[in-house]
Amino acid sequence: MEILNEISQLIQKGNAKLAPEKVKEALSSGISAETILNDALIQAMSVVGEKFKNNEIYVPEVLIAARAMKAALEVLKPILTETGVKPIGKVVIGTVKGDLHDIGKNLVAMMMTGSGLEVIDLGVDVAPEKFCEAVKNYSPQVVAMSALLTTTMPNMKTTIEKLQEQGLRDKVKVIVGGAPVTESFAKSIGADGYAPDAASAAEIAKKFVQGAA
Ligand code: B1M
Repeated sequence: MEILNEISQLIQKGNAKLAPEKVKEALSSGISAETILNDALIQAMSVVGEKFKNNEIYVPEVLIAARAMKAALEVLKPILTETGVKPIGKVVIGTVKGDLHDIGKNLVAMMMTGSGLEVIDLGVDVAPEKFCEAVKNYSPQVVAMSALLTTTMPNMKTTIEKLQEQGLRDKVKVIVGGAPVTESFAKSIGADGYAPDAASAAEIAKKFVQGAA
């Protein structure tokens, strides 16, 4: 669809003003939020990632593309987080220590909210101690960690170890995800769950909250 391509191009070029406008236009023309998200927004960021990897663009361009992606995502947020029911459980989420990538984590948080969970978002660069503190303060059923860098993935393990050390590990289910994270990595660090994308992360969290997994 031409409009999806236009949105993708606007995000890739970092146009934070026009990208959200085009998303609104696509929605009013009847295209679903899910299609816009997957075929325009996420697609744009993977093109950006590929160009960055090949040194065709650099950090500033990635940063402005990310800003446009976030602006576009804001338009979809009310639809993705629509629920109308009382929260069925609580999730504490954050991007691990040393990692500043938050688009995927924000998406996971939105999908979780949309599936009826209360989400406490600790933001980015979240130290293991901060995850532990949040578990003590909010008593969630699930701790969700995101990592986008191979160098920060080990901080997921450190966080699980910290939870163990503080006697909190048995009180929560831990789920992990992010582009470089795999199911086998999740198992190797003792996480309870892994999800490759935001929708399945929400599904798993919901199952854990309902005690079905
Ligand atoms: Co960075 N970056 N970045 N970056 N960046 C990547 C991740 C990279 C793969 C690019 C590349 O080389 N191709 C590469 C990592 C290489 C590696 O470790 N293997 C990289 C690098 C190297 C870096 C820097 C080191 C660059 C530098 O400074 N030289 C630096 C590190 C900064 C830091 O964190 N300390 C850096 C910085 C940045 C920006 C700040 C410029 C910006 C982030 C802006 C922001 O997030 N606010 C940025 C961006 C935008 C990217 C790319 C291009 C796009 C990431 C993104 O938002 N994707 C990325 C390339 C890529 O991924 N193709 C790249 C869209 C998003 C929807 O997908 O986050 O994967 P994603 O989330 C997915 C799934 O992974 C999953 O759900 C989402 C989809 O539904 N998911 C979960 C995510 N979290 C989950 C948690 C779950 C379950 C599923 O359970 C809890």
